[in-house]
Amino acid sequence: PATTRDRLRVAIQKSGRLAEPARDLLASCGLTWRESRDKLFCYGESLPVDLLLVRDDDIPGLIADGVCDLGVVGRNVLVEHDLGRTANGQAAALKEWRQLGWGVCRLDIAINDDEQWTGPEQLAGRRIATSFPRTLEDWLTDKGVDAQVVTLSGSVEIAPRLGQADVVCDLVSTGGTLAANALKPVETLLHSEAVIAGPFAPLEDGREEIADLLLRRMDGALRLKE
Ligand code: PRT
Ligand code: ZN
Repeated sequence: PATTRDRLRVAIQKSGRLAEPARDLLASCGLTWRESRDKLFCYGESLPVDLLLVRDDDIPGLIADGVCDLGVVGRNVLVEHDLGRTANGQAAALKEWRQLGWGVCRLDIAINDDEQWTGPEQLAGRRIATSFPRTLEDWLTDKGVDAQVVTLSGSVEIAPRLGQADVVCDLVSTGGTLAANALKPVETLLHSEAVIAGPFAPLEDGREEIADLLLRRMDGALRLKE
């Protein structure tokens, strides 16, 4: 590589559900940092571990490209990214280094409250709205069902009311949002939680040792929480 990097770089969500818990987790490892003016970068003071604050969707790509070493991200985002790589004939680049036990949710298929559910074959020929098209396509292929995937970046649950789709495939934690939109979950594609994502390949330039130290402290912090 043209440039070597001797500080560990960890990508976390800038804002959103995983932002606070990710910062808390790193703080519980004894990490302190100084924020850049634009609040996109945090320089690690107590350890050579810097933070990059980004959209969660960007985290897998940043690690795959070697811009960041580790990331805190939902398994759902990781799986969607990996399916994109395999679709392009590339090998999966990332694995879960740790499971964090929070940010727990499911990726579910949900249909109208008043509709009976008989099984996946019922989805044939229907339009399914989702923000996770590759995960959904993969599941449909596995079930041998031919349906139309409608990709939306947000507000998936209102798609049926807007006439954009008949069915949704979205993340569910309490189920409150589905219920509020007169939808009910009928199939689970994926069980998700926040994870530490990292490359398959070992880190270089001494970053492996920093990562080991950070993860040892993290394991201690996670154990204390149990
Ligand atoms: O801006 P950025 O792209 O970074 O954020 P984002 O809007 O894509 O993600 P964000 O912050 O909403 O979620 C980040 C991660 O949190 C997700 O990728 C999941 O791994 C995890 N997570 C856990 C959830 C939920 N629970 C969850 N309930 N992500 C989203 N939801 C949404 C869901 O999409 C639906 O709209 O919450 C609603 C359903 O919640 P319930 O409780 O009503 O079932
Ligand atoms: Zn996102």
